[in-house]
Parts: sequence; C-alpha cells; structure tokens
Amino acid sequence: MATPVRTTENPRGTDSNRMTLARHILESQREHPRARGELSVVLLQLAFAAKVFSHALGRAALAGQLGSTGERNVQGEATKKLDVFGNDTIVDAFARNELVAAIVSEEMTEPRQIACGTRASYVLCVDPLDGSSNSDVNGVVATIFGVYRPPRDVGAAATVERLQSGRDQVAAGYIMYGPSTVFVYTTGSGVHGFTLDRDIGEFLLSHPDIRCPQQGPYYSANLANVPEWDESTREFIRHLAARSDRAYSLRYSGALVADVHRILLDGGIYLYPADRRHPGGKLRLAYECAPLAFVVEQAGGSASAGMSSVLDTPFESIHQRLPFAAGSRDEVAMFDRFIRDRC
Ligand code: AHM
Ligand code: MG
Repeated sequence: MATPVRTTENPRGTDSNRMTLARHILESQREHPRARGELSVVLLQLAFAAKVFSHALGRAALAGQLGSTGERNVQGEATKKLDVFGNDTIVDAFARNELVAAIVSEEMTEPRQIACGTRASYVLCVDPLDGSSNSDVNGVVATIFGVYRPPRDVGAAATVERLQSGRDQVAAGYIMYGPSTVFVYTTGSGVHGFTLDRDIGEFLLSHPDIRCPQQGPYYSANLANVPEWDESTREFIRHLAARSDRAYSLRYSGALVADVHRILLDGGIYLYPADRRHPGGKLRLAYECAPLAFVVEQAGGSASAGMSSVLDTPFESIHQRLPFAAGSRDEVAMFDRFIRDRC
C-alpha cells in the first residue's frame, strides 16, 4: 500500500504555517523590546483598510464607482470617486481609535486631527489612490503610506507642524492593487512584501527581504515631458536610450508605485524630475516621495531629489512637491552626476 503523502497544505493550497502579515509585524515588534505595539496596530489597520479598498476596486465598475466627482482637490486635480472612497476608507480605519494624532492625505486640504489631547505618537501621511488616472481603465493603482513619529513634548500628542523630514518615518510602504493585491512595508529592518490571499482574507509573505539590484535594465519616466525638462535631465535620458548595447528598456505605467515596484524588484530608475509646469517637481514629498524613498533605501537602492536627499529634505508644507528619482544605486548615482556636472 502506498504511503500517504503528508502535506501541511490545506485543500485550497494555502499552507497554514505560512507567515501572515500580522505575525510578521508582531515578530518584528519583538526586536524592539521597548515597543508598546502601537505601530503594529497602525500597520494592521492599514492592512485592514487595504482589504476593504481592494474589494471595492474589484467591484468599482459594477458599483458605479468609476469616473470623477466633478470636484477638484487641493492640488487642482480632478477628484475621482475612487479618490474619495480610498480617502474615506483610510480615515474611517483611524477615526475612532487613538492610534494616530493626525492624518495628512493627498485628498484633504488640511490634516485631519484624530487624537487631539491624547499621547498618540504618530502622524499618518497617505496617498489613498496613487495613479488615479489608471483607475477608470482597469490599470494598476496603489495606496502609499508613511507613518511618522515627529519629535514632541513628553506626554503630548504628535503634531503635523512638528514633522521635520522623511527621516521622521518609523514605517512606510505601499499597497499595490494589480492582478494581485500586494502589501510592501518597512520599519527600518528591510523590506517585505505580502500578497493577499483572497480566499482566506490574509496577506501572506510572498516577497521576503526585497533587495533592489545595484543596477538594472529599466528606466521609467513620462517622456512626453522631455521638452519641459532641463538640459541635464534630457541628456541623462538620451544617454540611457542611446546605449548601443540596448541596455535599457522604457517602462511607464502612470502609477508611481507600479513603476517603482518593478524597479525595486528588477532594477533601474524611476524619474519624475522638475519640468516647466512643475518647477518644484510633481510628486508630493510627505506621502509619495519620502515613503517610497524609505522603502527603496531599505532595499539597498537610492532615492534622490537631484542635488539633495529626499529623506533629508526639510518639510515646509504638507503638500509640498519634490523632483524625484529612485531605484538602483548605479542608475541613481549616474542621474545625480548628470545633474551635478551641469551645475
Ligand atoms: P496621483 O496621486 O494623482 O495619481 O498623481 C501621482 C501620479 C503618479 O502615480 C505617477 O507616477 C504620476 O503622477 C503620473 O503623472 P503623469 O501623468 O504626469 O506622467
Ligand atoms: Mg498620488
């Protein structure tokens, strides 16, 4: 008689011993004996909001949730119904607890004060729907988050005014809603990616300890803006495109996270430089550039604002913008050289 094959997998193919996001977060917390668990709960609430949003995105076309609201956000951009839904989902996940002192969002002109009068240590900065132009065409979209612990007086709650720079982040990451929903995060000890198993409603570890290759084959930028760029940025892109060995390929999806995720895994450079229409850059520092810079640097890559560090850029306002380049160390260093040599 044949010996039965023993397997730890359940009939649906999900190994019950697999690392869940919750277990991973709690095990990481144990590495910090003084941690009180609040950051872990913030991350778990973000994962909960991500599941709600992921489900809604899958049904958006059927539920009348595509298209614009007819309003414009603080940046003057047309607001999509899904921008509003994504923002409400995040705010709802934090509104009735005292996990964060305030939420800064791309979709809110002013910070939303949450835990006034408490000792909440964190400020959550979020872009609920990154790549919103993709949302109506079934393209990849994402949520970006940075959890900041700004300096504060003993016993007082954190305040948005005290945010100094991306270095105040204690955790950052993104949730990418593509063919699968992926939660990528760092708390400063490497970068880890989890894929949502929709059958059991859990994020399971699928990309442990992500390392960004030192160099890579992709560049990602909106080349329609080339005429608007300065000469050094144009020269950099010409240099990549003109390589006789065809070392580089162009990939651009219109969703920052989707493009950065590819580069995080396969290597290369993502670029949204300043241009004539966006002299200070287009992407927002607090909830787009700084969280992704934290992730990319934790994975061994680099992030640059051209002549300066993204993470060291002082915060002047919550919606401030920044030129942004991120990815493999070699390509980002090459970009910096082109910029420097022209100055
Ligand atoms: P959004 O948050 O409103 O979607 O804006 C940010 C997006 C990024 O995801 C993307 O990389 C970039 O803006 C695309 O801009 P463009 O259409 O100018 O290429
Ligand atoms: Mg955005």
